[in-house]
Amino acid sequence: DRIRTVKQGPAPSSDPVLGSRHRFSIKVDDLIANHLKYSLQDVGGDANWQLLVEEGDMKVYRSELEENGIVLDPLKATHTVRGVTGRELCHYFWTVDYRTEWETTVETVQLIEQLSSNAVVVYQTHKTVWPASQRDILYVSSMQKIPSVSENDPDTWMVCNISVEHEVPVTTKCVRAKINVALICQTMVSPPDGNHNIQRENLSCKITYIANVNPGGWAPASVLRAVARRECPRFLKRFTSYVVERTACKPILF
Ligand code: 16C
Repeated sequence: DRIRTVKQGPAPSSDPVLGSRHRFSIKVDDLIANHLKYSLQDVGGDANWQLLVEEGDMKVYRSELEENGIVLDPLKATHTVRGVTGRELCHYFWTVDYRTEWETTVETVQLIEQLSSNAVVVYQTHKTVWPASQRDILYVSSMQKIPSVSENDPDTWMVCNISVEHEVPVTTKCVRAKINVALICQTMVSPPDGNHNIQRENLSCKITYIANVNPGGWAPASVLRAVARRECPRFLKRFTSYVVERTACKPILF
């Protein structure tokens, strides 16, 4: 009750290439640069990454990492979705109002602050995983378009969710987890026959999803790894089919 909730403004109608600046801009910019440099690299043949789940076009990888007995395994997934654009995927991932329609791990979601047209601060509590204590997260969520460097490359649309300090008090109810998550999307268009306009069937979108979650305190390693293995593919399937359904009859948003 001590948290003031605000209402999220509309997603920017013009391209949020940079959006307006806010007090976490430098942190977000650093992350974006880092993701563009490293996260799009293929980890298929990399011994540090183990393929956890493969289903159709979806591949989920994990890199085992522990610090002082706390499991920090970075997760990385790639997927290809037909019929949607990267901008549409980012729009539904970033907009807080849609969160509970696809996100099955949350209990509550609150928009704490609108930082700019394309950046917000969000507070979430997550469902409790027995026998661990409940987790909450407090993060900046920023959506942006990174224009392609050459004519043949696609633009990149990306949402970064990164934990920050904010006035939302750490409660005794939850352990504050820390996240560094990115959803990176690149749309491919196969040219329609003849002079026809681009239809949804001409679109496919390559997704790279990165999740670095620090549980913020001890939780049994086996439980944590089992939750990650189950929830990451579940999220990718549920979220992408949600966006496919939501956009099917709407004009394409490039
Ligand atoms: O990126 C996703 N969603 C975004 C919007 O909600 C946001 C959230 C990131 C996930 C943060 C997880 C924080 C702690 C997890 C608590 C356990 C919940 C499990 C409940 C199961 C009924 O960026 C999509 C998220 C997809 C899930 C990714 C898998 C993360 C596994 C982390 C495992 C930590 C377990 C901790 C258990 C104590």
